[in-house]
Amino acid sequence: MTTLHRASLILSLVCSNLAILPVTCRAETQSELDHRMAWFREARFGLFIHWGVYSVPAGEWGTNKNYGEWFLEETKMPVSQYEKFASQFNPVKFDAREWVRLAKSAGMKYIVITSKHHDGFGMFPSDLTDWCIKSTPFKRDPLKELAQACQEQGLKLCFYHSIMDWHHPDWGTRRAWNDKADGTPDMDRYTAYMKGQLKELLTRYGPIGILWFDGEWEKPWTHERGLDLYNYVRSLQPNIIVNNRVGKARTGMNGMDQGAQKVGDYGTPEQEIPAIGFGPGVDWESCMTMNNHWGYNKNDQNWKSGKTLIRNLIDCSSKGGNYLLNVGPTSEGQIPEASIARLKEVGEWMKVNDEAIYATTASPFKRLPWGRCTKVVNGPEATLYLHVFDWPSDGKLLVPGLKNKIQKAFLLADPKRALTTEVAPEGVRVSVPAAAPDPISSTVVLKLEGPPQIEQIGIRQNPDGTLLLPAVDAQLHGEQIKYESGDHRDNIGFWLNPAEWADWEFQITRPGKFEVSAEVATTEAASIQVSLGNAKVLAALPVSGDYGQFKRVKLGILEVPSTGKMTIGVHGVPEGWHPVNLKSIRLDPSVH
Ligand code: FHN
Repeated sequence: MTTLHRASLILSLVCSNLAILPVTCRAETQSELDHRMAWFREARFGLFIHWGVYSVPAGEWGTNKNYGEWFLEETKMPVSQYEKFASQFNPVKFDAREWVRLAKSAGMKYIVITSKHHDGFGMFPSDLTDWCIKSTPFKRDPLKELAQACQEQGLKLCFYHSIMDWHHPDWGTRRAWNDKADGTPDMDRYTAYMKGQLKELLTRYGPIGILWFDGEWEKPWTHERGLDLYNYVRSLQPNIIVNNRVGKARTGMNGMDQGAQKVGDYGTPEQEIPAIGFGPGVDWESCMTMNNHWGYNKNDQNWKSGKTLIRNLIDCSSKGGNYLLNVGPTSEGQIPEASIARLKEVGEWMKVNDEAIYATTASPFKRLPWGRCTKVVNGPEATLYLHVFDWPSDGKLLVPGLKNKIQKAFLLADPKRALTTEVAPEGVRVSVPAAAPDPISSTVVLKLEGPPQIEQIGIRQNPDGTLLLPAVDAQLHGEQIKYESGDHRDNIGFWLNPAEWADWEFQITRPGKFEVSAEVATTEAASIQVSLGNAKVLAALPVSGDYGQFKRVKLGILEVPSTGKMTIGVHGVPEGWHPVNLKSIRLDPSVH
């Protein structure tokens, strides 16, 4: 998807939120909802499969090697010509059992496959159109075979289904290159067609776990149609889960709903993991590619490492969300070797550590310097799973602010060997072996007495005397100024009014002089003032280019006279003020 398409997507998402009307979804009690969502909340990890006729050109056409599932839209190829790819789509090497086995061996609990993507091609034999698998030489039903294999191996099959349809003559925003369509688009007729196909999908393949809608951002799709479609799908399979892309409340790639018009059961961040979770009761799932494309692109070798994928899974779980990891199979029906290798690597890690992922809930800690945490709380019993990315060189792992008595501590990689713990003013210290069992992430298990009790330690100086004050930990003062997460943001933003400000509380153990710097993004020059007690520094900020481009700027020297709890404030200077995005303030011990 090009930047232009992403921009139009985000724009239409924002526009669609403007008209807010109070409508409700099908009534359901909280315990009914919890029951229906239970498997999803326990699963934590799924496989996303983007597969269709767009895999035939394999991402390449002419000199452009960067296509994927948006091939038709990006090439503006006449639909009549694009349809010819169907005759070349013959995945004779497709082995549903092998795909499901691979997902299962990676530790995945569900599979979401594209039953129809934006190009409108049905990956199943539909009675409602010839623009589907029926028109290929592949006289089999891949969804039927996947349903069988999932049923045999105990995974949930789920269907991705695009609301937007570049091929159907009745989809409201008809493309000029849709040379097969004539007459006036009729969205009611299109919606009836889509419901017809959804009926085929929800009556021929057994129980479906999730209906993963997408492509809801264009104007012809409305909140009312979304609500109606949600109820329709739930009327066909009452236990099904439907994502939030059936409605119009999603606001960009952060994937979460804003405003009153929420439809769907969970949020869908895309290609990112939220900086912080959304609290209990807010379900979400981050979907992500393994390289830069969802659909198969034979030239795209920009693969994420197994380490990144494993830590992403842990990160999502530690914030109370799921991880939906994508593969883009070839038109022969094979999952790329590089994807297989990475799924196997994740699977090796899960063999030892899956207890620290499945059916866990979000970390009780706001932030941990060495990694992440997941937990399981059963009444008086509580277990913390400490996911250690940065193993302590001194063999002492500090769990900041933990106040509970520890019944037992051990490594998931070596459960029989007890680890000793000691209570410290800063929290609990766990004595761990010199070497980390796993360089990617080692899991230390703490069996607590009672539910987790955490004294939020707040921010402390690092052993080298430096202090980092991240945006996520700031107290914000004002109507507009706010913390932004998602869309690759993790900063203070909307700082339109210089009278609004941010401050941080922190502990100083080694006072003295510090060089103060700020990580800022600006499009026009502006000045800020940093104050700590009576000490102040005021500095002009250079232009960084755009609000996503951050620069670290030295602001000046501040003296911290004593140890203890301190507050540092950052204010805008009214003269010549222009909004600034602030990612962090840092204090470095200064020799001057
Ligand atoms: O346009 C689609 C894209 O092709 C892909 O399917 C992703 C997966 O979440 N969703 C849309 C972009 O947001």
